[in-house]
Amino acid sequence: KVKIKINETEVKVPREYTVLDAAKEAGVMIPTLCHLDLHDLKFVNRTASCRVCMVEVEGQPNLAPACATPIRDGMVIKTDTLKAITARRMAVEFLLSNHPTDCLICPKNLHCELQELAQRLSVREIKYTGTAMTTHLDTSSQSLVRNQNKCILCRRCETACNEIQTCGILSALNRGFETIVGPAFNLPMVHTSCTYCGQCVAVCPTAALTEVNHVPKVWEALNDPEKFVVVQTAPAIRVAIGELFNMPAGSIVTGKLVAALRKLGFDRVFDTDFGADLTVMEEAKELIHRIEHGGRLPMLTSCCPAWVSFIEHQFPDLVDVPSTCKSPHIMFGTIANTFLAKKLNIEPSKVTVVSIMPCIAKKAEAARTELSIDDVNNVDIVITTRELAAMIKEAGIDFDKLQDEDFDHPLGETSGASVIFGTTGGVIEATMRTAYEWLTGEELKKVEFKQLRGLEGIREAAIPINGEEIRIGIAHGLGNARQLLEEIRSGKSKYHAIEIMACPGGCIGGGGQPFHHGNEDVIKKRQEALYKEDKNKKVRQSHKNKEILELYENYLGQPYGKLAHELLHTRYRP
Ligand code: HC1
Ligand code: SF4
Repeated sequence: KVKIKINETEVKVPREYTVLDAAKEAGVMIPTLCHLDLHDLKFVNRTASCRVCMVEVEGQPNLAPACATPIRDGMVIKTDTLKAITARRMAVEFLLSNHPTDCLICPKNLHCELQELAQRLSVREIKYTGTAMTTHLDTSSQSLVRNQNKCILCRRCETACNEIQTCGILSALNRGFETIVGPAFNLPMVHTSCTYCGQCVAVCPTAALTEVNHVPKVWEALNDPEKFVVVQTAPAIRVAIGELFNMPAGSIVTGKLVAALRKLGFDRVFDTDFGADLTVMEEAKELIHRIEHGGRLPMLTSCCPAWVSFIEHQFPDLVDVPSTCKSPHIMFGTIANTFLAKKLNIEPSKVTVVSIMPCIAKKAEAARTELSIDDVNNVDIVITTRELAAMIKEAGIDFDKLQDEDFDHPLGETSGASVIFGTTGGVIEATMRTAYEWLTGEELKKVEFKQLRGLEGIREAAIPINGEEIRIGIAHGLGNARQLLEEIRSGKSKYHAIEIMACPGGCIGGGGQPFHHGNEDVIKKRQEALYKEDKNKKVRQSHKNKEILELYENYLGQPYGKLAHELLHTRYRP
């Protein structure tokens, strides 16, 4: 450790710290903008491009950026001098000189880090007006919108896209005033191999990258008397949406969420968790089938559409490794359009399925032709956690005061296994809770596979079954996934099954979730909340969910059987 002084306070901090790290430890707040450090998820953006965190260092004539200045023994730092504060304000004033001022109608209004900083630094005029960037909006994709005019060149999206996800879509183009961050040749996003994981959206401080807004489509459906509008909500929504109503991270608001959806006017309110239970039934059977019949191993989970797009674009030779299971919300949409429509005697063409997802890739996924049945897609509209919160606010619903309500039945009962789909490691834990009992014929005494949990980027575990070991791998973040895929490609993979989720943390960290603004505790709290919700459930294994069993008995037949294959399985694009 080394001794330094910050604003007259002496602190001892590890030698490898930057001035910013040291200040944090000393309880001194230095504002930042481009900087982002998610330590446990190994995401650090150190471009030092915004010059907002400038501080004075004794003996140095120029101010130094705290985020990129290593400390040294005996350093004396001042963060609150007039010179430092003025320089910070000026950095923001420069940024604003080339930034639209339409905050009132901006999709990031009240969630924008630039706006917040301008307020905090008391910027009261746009000082340096002159030529400003004007580029077109890229609305080519079904998932994300790029508005280059709002980009402040912090390069966080580039770090997410290249270092964490290893997708290499976004990077700086041109030089000087012409500099922009975008795909090669500034191609429309739809013509790139972007997976739409949305991690660029999750870390963008402004509205340069946002989700496509599908809220108007939902209002339209809800107000169409011809439509029977069914909604389903993903596992990761219930532990995150409360944050957008001023509740602490990790608040579990399942009952209020259901009540809000009913108040919005949906005809039926369902849970994607039911689709997740269905996925476990199919995926566990598929895994057993592959193990017992010499099928392709390892089998990879397939519920994350960004991950599916990644393997299709970057490992087309491996498209036979993912499970053929459709993702849970698509499975549910399919059941809504078939079994439910029949049961309620409604024309399937009148059924509109809306999925509330933590994810922007699910928007593009819903339109994949491989997922349609008789050329009809079974999920019509996907909106994110943030978009749903906006609807609830628009409708004037006081979320906090809502009384808990339950999902509609049948198709509304869910197991604890399905809830944990929303976190990294949860899909495969849920699958193993069922596969174990089916393979051994014995009851699983402890349903929690703690060895599969955590936030390490790549994890592994061996589960003893019938005197042998089922070896499980887990990766979250596409860069980590790439490592496991390279092993499979070179024939060195030792696993039977691998779970991959594109987003760091899994869906709890999805691109459609409330912004974490660099606070990774938020993601940990959401994860803890999912495990708590699982623990509180009476039934914790998918194959013990009565309504799932009834659906097979009355409609689907055998898991992994003929009708299940037709409705619930898919193929991939080589
Ligand atoms: Fe997910 Fe899934 S867990 S993919 O992250 O398998 O989006 O929450 O709904 O479909 O169940 C997302 C979450 C979600 C699906 C499920
Ligand atoms: Fe979407 Fe979840 Fe995959 Fe992220 S991990 S891209 S939120 S499905």
